Amino acid sequence: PQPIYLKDYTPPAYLVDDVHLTFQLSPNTTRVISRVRFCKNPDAASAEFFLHGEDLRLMWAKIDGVSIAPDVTEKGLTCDVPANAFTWEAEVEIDPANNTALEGLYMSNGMYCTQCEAEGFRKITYFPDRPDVMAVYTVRIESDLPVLLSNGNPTVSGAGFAEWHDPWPKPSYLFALVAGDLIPTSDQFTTASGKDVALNIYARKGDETKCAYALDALKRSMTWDENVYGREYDLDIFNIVAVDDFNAGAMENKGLNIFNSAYVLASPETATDANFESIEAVIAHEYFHNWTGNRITCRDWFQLCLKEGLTVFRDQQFTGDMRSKAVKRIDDAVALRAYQFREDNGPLAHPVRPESFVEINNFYTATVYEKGAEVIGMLKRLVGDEKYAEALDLYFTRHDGDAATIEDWLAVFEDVTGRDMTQFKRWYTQAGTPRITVTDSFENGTYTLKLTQETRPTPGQPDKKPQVIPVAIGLLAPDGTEVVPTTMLELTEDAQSFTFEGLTEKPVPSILRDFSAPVIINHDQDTKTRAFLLAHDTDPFNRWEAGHALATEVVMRMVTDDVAPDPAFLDGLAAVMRDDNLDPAFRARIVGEMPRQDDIAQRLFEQGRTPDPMAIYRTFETLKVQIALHLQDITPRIYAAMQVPGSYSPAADAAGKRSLGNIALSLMSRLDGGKQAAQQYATADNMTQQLAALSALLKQGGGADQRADFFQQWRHEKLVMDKWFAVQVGTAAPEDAAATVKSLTKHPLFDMRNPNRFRAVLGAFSGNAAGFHMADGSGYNLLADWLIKLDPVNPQTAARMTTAFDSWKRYDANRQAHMVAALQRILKNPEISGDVAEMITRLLD
Ligand code: B3K
Ligand code: ZN
Repeated sequence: PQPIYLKDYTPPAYLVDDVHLTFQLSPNTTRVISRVRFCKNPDAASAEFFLHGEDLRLMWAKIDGVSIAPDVTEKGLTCDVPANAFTWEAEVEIDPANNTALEGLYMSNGMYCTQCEAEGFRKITYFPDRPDVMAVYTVRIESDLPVLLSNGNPTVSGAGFAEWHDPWPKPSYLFALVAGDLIPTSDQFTTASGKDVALNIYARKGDETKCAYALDALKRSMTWDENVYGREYDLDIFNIVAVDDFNAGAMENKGLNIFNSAYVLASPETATDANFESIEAVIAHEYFHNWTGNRITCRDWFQLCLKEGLTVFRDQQFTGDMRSKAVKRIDDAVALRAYQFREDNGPLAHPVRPESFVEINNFYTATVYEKGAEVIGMLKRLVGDEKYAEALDLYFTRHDGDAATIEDWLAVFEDVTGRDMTQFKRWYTQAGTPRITVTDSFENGTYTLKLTQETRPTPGQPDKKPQVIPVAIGLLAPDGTEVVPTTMLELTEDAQSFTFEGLTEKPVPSILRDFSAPVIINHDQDTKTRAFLLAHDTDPFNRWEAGHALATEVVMRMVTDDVAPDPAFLDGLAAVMRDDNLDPAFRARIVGEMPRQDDIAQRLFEQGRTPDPMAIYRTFETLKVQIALHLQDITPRIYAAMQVPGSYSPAADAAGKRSLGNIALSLMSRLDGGKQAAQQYATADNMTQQLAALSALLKQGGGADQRADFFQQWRHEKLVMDKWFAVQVGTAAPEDAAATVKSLTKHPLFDMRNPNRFRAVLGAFSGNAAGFHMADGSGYNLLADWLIKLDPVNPQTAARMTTAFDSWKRYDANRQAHMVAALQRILKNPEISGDVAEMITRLLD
């Protein structure tokens, strides 16, 4: 298939006023009858009438009531149409029960549901399936199932049918339909202007007991969006449905969000603290899309970051407000570095707004989402909170009802601030992570910071221009007092100097406070300075960052020089662990958040060394034992102090304590043979404690009884079983990881058609770095075998998981050869999908 290019965008030839759809549901022979009112788009050059359509059986078609015979291909149809407005009618037959790709209309556990973003609506009926064609939808569903849902407000219903009308014009990717035997958990919300909204979360029987937290998160999201962005909900009803088989996390369909059940269902017994937090975030994210995505949508899929970057930024702000801002910023930076920096460093690097794609589903990436959110954060830092709020208000009034572009978005900032956004726009068009090198000097009371920036070439972009980078800094005196509070420097040139006068002695700089830009800082600081910042920095992010940099330095020296971990680092950890003035969640991030094995591999590679995944793995094992030994006098006290009495609460305070307590537990388990973990397992009354204990036991090579017990207790709970699968793969020693995967894929509860289960096993496997990278290539082959099997069943999920191979160029010739061979074997598969083919081609480029 040919790539499509942003520069080739042309407006749609025909616009749609309204759409009427009738669904006669049946597992293998669903009929979809459509009636669509078209008119010629005055802004379009072409008059060719083309409707997308894939895997549809066209029964008949009419224009203005007269039967026609369109030219049908695999991708859609064309026919002659009148010059003036006309009515298109058609009936198609589709087969939801055999739709394992989970795109379009499909079935999951006997219920019907849809996933249309990005281009799934064309698998439901013939239509101009592009986001700049917006229309008002009326939907009739005919089925004997008790719950029949679509977008908008319910109108009439009766035995065997229900009708819905969505007054807000929307693109086809926001269409949704659900039909099933589902139980609602209901509540009500009154908007700021006094409008009552009915809220429902629908789940399968048995799961209705696990919807309360999501419902509460929804109400908090609705209130937050009113208070912080002035955005109210705009329909009489808001429905959410939990679905077990789902490719993504969730989907923001207008008035009818459809969720992967992993991001809705939670009870203390079955969900971890991390699950509760991500449910809160995803509920908020999808809800926030109602304005940033639905009321204002994207002109074309190149503009995906317009809605995703902004909505991620909004959900990050929300989580920061609900929980701890500092901890949230650390978690977001950790995730950005793990996924987005990695993407930027390899063959899959692409700009936040890509310029071309073959399969848009391959561009729902960390770059579009998370770097897209960082770009919004930088805009806010550069223009300030007030101007940001003004710009957003203007965006909402000016573009309500539009299918907009990044140019439109930047124009509101230009109009509100008078600032030229030309250079800033490079954040959208230029791929790669800028690297900032910091040097400094001190003379006659003047401190000079010199910053230089460089972005390395990425595929298709050999030369990079300097970007606008907000660098927040602070200066500390050697006694730990802050002499210059947080100040925003704007780096716009390749190299720039910033001076600070009137200082009595050379300060210690704290650079990129709050992680003010998604960049890599090269700053030669010695161990002592890092330990100083870990102890004294007033910026919580940089305090954590100093600890993280120390840990990285320690691991690097252990790997390259085979030395013992620096005691200054171990003492620093002990001091943090002991500091009861610090939020437990924050302490947990410093003590528990070690650099990733993958980061160490990348660093070694950048130093011109060849990383050995097994040596890196062993270094971490040694380091963790050393930390456990060094902290052994305090961990039992911390462990005891972090036990939360009373009944379980998922709130940030209690979760933070459990998080630190479980770090203490994992350290203690390195030394006590699993005694404490076994006890915690036996007494746990919530999944956070139970799973942490099981994980600690398995990690020490024990836990056979608990593993069996966990299975017996939870085998009927799909989401808990996903954890059972994943924890075994994640904790397996490298040499056992492939065997663990092989035996788990033979387990009766392994089902590759369920994306959560497939990811629990094969996704956890690529996360077991040393196991995946075994020198004999067995890991690569095993993953390739499974991707070849999965591809014809579910190309989207298969394509996404090929990213495990994206760092192949870092490794030795032997591993490279094994990885390339595995990729080529996938590429030669005669049944290969366009999704996977595009990914492998880019990976091998
Ligand atoms: N907009 C959806 C993404 C759908 C994925 C399509 N392959 C979820 C979200 O970002 O909210
Ligand atoms: Zn989104």
